[in-house]
Amino acid sequence: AGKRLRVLVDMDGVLADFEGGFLRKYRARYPDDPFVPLDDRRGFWVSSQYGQLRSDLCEKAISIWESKGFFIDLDPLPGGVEAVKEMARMDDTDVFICTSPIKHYKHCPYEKYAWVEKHFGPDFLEQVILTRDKTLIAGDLLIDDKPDIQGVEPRPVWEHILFTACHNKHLSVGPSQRRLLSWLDDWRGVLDSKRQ
Ligand code: UMP
Repeated sequence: AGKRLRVLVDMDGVLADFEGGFLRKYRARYPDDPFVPLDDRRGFWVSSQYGQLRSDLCEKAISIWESKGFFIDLDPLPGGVEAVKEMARMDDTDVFICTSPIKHYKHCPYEKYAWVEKHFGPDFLEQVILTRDKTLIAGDLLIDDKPDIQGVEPRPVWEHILFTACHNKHLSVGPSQRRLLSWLDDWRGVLDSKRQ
């Protein structure tokens, strides 16, 4: 009998459709301003690409996810909630939702907990980790759409599995970096590969 497997799963871009929710609310609030279609997204930071499009659009973009209701209204990405619930039911497996809140804390941290309660139920709040530095969190796997996950710990213990998103799909990553293309991809195989 091996030891338990600990899986950390990111929220925005992995379980919750941050990019889709952003674009919908940005276009509704700023209908006369230019926008970046999801196919043209490049780079993790939405605000940077909007700022490059036109300098005033950086703060307009930020205003969207700082607004009340942004995070709770995000739609689940296909298959994500079901996959995490299945992981949580697996033998010898612990799963945590590991997510970085924005520093404008009025709505985001509250709504992230509310989103987990809404889609997973109140018992799953036990599995939530809010941190701005995921390198401090110990786990076997971190499933995350951010290509470069850095922090004060230079040698995080997890293996980062890059979850494909509109902003990272064209990136050529190193041969050692594994990807999950979506929740239809073989996430069970990725978990099994880490079990002893
Ligand atoms: N975020 C920004 N700026 C952006 C895009 C995202 O602040 O341009 C926020 C939204 C999430 C956080 O709260 O960053 C990303 O968290 P993780 O997916 O890394 O957990």
